[in-house]
Amino acid sequence: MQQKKKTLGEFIIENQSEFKFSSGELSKLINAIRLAAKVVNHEVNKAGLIDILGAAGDTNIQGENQQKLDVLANERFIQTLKNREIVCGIASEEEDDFIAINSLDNQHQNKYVVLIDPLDGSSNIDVNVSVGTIFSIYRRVTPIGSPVTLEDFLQPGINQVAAGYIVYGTSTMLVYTTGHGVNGFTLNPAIGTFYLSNPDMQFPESGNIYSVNEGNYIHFPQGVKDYIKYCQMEEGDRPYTSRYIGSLVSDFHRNMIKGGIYMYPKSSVNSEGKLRLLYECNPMAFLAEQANGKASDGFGRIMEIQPTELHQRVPFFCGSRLMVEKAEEFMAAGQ
Ligand code: AHM
Ligand code: MG
Repeated sequence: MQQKKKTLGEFIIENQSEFKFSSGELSKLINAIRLAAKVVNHEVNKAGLIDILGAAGDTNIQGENQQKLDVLANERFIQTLKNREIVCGIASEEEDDFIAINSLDNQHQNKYVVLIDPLDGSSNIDVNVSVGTIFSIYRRVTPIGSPVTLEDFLQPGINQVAAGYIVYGTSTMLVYTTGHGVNGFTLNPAIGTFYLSNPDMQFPESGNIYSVNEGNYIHFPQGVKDYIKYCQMEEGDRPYTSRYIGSLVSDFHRNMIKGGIYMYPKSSVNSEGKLRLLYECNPMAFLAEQANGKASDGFGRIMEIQPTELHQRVPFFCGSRLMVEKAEEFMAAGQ
């Protein structure tokens, strides 16, 4: 007889005891993200049907054109978290500054802050390619009872208490960790329920996929050029396969299942790379490490970097452990 699949709701309740001194706040928070994910999923799915595609006309802090769905996803996530009064602050890739959330009684009793990239890979929306939401949760460092400050958001990734992503793909999945492994849930759109489909996800120790925007090759540091050549060389299990969707969440998701490395190095045109430490790299690094993988800036552990600003960018190498270590060897040799 087929075993009944666990729902995300059931899983959250069952695993609440994992959080020491749990007040249920983190579980409520993940529940709120689950709800917002369903709303955004609905919007992303119907994007091709109605006229909500295309640039909204606004430009975000990184000087990039915002798509309408970015704006919408940003609003939905922020509104859902605000309405439930379960966090004390939110920082979003789409907002210039963090948002302090005051509870109705103004007592500032909530202890978590959320950092979010509401719709990553949004340049892919127009062409019907998967996009994703990335989130990262920290316990505030300033005292409960006072309003949040920038310090609460500028924490190294090792302080994360939870992180995850939603991939709006051929099916919609929510994948997250609270520091006890990585679990993936697939949405049944007919009834709006996420089911545990991928328990205890793990990166294979090594793999044969490399994911990088090779169009930027000429601008890459020598170490990256040499590593790419190594991936293409005929020897042992090489050449590797090149796969690059240009949607971090989807590239990461595939590599976690099949084994591979994702790279967004710095270059002569992007001196710090492109990806944001707080909204993209730290949450993916936490997931990678929890799934037996590795995340590096080419020289050291992503999650140990002390952030200095909200929208800070870093070079990013992430995926199967042995592949990331090999890339680091080439970086050390070639810079
Ligand atoms: P975004 O946050 O503006 O969507 O940019 C992040 C995305 C990643 O999902 C993706 O891996 C990368 O940018 C692709 O960049 P490029 O087109 O330069 O290869
Ligand atoms: Mg992004």
